Amino acid sequence: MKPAPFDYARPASLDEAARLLAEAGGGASVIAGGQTLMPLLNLRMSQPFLLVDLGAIPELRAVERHTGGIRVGAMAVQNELLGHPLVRSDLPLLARALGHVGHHQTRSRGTIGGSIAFAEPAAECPAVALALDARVQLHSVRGMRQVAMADFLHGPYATACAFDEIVTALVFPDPPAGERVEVFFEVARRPGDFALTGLAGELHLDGGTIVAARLAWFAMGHTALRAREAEAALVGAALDEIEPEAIAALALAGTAPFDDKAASAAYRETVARRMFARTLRETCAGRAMA
Ligand SMILES: Cc1cc2nc3c(=O)[nH]c(=O)nc-3n(C[C@@H](O)[C@H](O)[C@H](O)COP(=O)(O)OP(=O)(O)OC[C@H]3O[C@@H](n4cnc5c(N)ncnc54)[C@H](O)[C@@H]3O)c2cc1C
Repeated sequence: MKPAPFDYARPASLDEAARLLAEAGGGASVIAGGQTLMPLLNLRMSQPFLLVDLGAIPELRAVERHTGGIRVGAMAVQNELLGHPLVRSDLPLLARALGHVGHHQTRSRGTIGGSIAFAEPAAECPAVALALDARVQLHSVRGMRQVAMADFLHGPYATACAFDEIVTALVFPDPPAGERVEVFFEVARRPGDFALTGLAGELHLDGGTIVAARLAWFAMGHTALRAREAEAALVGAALDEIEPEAIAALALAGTAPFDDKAASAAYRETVARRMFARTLRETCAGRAMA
């Protein structure tokens, strides 16, 4: 199928892009990597009369350290981020998760901002951003504002980004003190498929004791979800005294696994519980021996 007719603009500045969106009054769509939007256009599930391409605004691709954190431009391409030295050294959880986002071909066009703005419940990047307490920077003709990731995700494919706003960056604050250990798993039918269930997070250690825990589910509810009860139970625990099954039960509290053509809710819950316990056990055992 072909898309409905639309006009196309490729502004060279953020202000120009914001002006075009404001003037369109809700009739325009931003296009980033197009990996999700192009199929939606072709299926006529989305019919904007104007596409505003963000590809000619270089500042949206920058990845840089600044006081208190790392700012990742919304148009940073997923494959570039995967190999970016700052991401690999300071945001290893993001690098790990990006390896599971679609395929090499989709990652060579898809952007981190597109993934965050689309807010697919099974997507990896929103869960990483939620776990790491990232803030989303938004720009419009009214100016710039920042929204905590926890407030940005409103539901499946629904966010705090208004029709005339552009996601310009994600800001990842510096992690809590302590040695950092990743906690990550994803279950999918085949490599590159969307997750049936998954979790992204970090534990922060002082000696053998957990001093901070930041964990977020994906594909386990209408949005990415923090596992707050499990986090609270982990803080203060020594690695060798953790009971993974008990923490897994807490982690599932507050999730709302769903039925779809890929898996039933019951399947997601069973696999999530077992994978969480196994991943936590292996993570703790690995650190305790190190
Ligand atoms: C075969 C296949 C497999 C995939 N598998 C996965 C997967 O396993 N995990 C996963 O997370 N994703 C997966 N995806 C989707 C992923 O590839 C996309 O990169 C991502 O969903 C959207 O990024 P994009 O840059 O392509 O955005 P686009 O497709 O250009 O845009 C997506 C939506 O976000 C809006 N948008 C984009 N950028 C901005 C911005 N800066 N500000 C405001 N709004 C914006 C657009 O208007 C549109 O509504 C897959 C895609 C394909 C085709």
